[in-house]
Amino acid sequence: MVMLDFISIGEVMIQLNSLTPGPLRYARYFEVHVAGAEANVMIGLSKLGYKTGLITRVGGDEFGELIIRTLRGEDVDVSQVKVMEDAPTGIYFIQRHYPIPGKSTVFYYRHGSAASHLNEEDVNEEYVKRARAVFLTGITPALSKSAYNACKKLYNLAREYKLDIIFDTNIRMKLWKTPENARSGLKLFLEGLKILFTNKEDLKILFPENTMEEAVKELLGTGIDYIVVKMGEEGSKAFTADGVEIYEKAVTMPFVEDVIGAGDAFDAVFIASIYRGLGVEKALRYANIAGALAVTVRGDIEAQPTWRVLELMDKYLREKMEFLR
Ligand code: KDG
Repeated sequence: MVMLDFISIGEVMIQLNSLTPGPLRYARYFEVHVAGAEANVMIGLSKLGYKTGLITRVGGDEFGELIIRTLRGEDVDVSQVKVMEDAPTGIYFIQRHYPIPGKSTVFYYRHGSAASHLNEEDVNEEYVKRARAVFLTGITPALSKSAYNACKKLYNLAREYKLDIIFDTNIRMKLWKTPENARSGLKLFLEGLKILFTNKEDLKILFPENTMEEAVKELLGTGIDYIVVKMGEEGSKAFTADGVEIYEKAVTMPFVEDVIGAGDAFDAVFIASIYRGLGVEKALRYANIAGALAVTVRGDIEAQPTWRVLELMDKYLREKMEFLR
C-alpha cells in the first residue's frame, strides 16, 4: 500500500460555472470543472510536491469518470475512490457577480449523491495509518449521518496513530441547515489539531458567546499548534501555540473571476509551507498569494500555484510595493 503525506475524505463534484456574470436564470453557457474542498486541498498539495490521496465515492457515470481522471491527472491517489452504480455524482452550479459584484453563489444538486453514501467502511485503517497527516473539513460530516461517521472514524484513527490532523471548519449552512447542527456536529473535530483553518463567521457559529479573540484563546488551550483565521478581502491572521500572532494583508488582484475555491488554495499553500519549514509568516504570505491567484479564474484548482509561481508572485508584489513607495 502507498505511503502518503496527506489524505482526506470528501465529495468531489462537477462544478458548472456560468460563463456570464449575473443571475443564473439568464445563463446559457456553463463551463465544466472538477472541484470539492478536500480534493482541492489534496490537489494543491500535490502541485507543491506532496503525495496525497482522497477517500470518496463517485457515481458510475461520465462525471464520476471525469473526476477520477482529474484526480489521477493531478497525481492524487485514487485507490480509495469507490464507484457506485446506483447513485449519481454530485453537481453544483456557480452564479458569479450577482447579487454582489465580486462574489459568487453556489447551488448544490448533491442530495443522495454517491459521496453522501460515504460510510465507516470506506475508511481503511491500513491506508490511514501509513499517512503522515489527515485533512478534514466541516463539509463532509454535514453530507449525511454515514458520512459523519466516516469522518469520525478517520479522525479517531488519526488520533490513535498520532498522525497530524488539520481541520478547516468550512461551515456550509446549506448543508447543516441550522447553526446548532453545525456547532454540535463539529465540536468533536476541534481537539488535538495541528492546524485549524476558520473564519470569523464560523467562529461565531461555533462560539456564539465569544469574541474572535476569546474563541481563538479557547481553541489554543486545547493544544492546537496553528489557528488561521481567513478574512477574505481583509486578509488573514495566524495564531500559534507559543503566543505569536501575525496579520497579513490580502493581496488584491486587478480582476475577480470567481472567488469559490480561494480558501482551499490558501489552505494547501499554508500547510505545504509549514511542512516545508518556511515558518508561519512566510506560510501566511504565500497562502494569501494562493488565495488571490485562485480568484482570477473560474474553477477551484486551475490557478493553484507551484513553488515557482509563489516565488515569482512574491517577488513581483514586493517590487510593485517598492515602486509605489
Ligand atoms: O471551497 C470550495 C468548495 O466549497 C466548493 O468547490 C464546493 O466542495 C464544495 C462544497 O461542498 O461546498
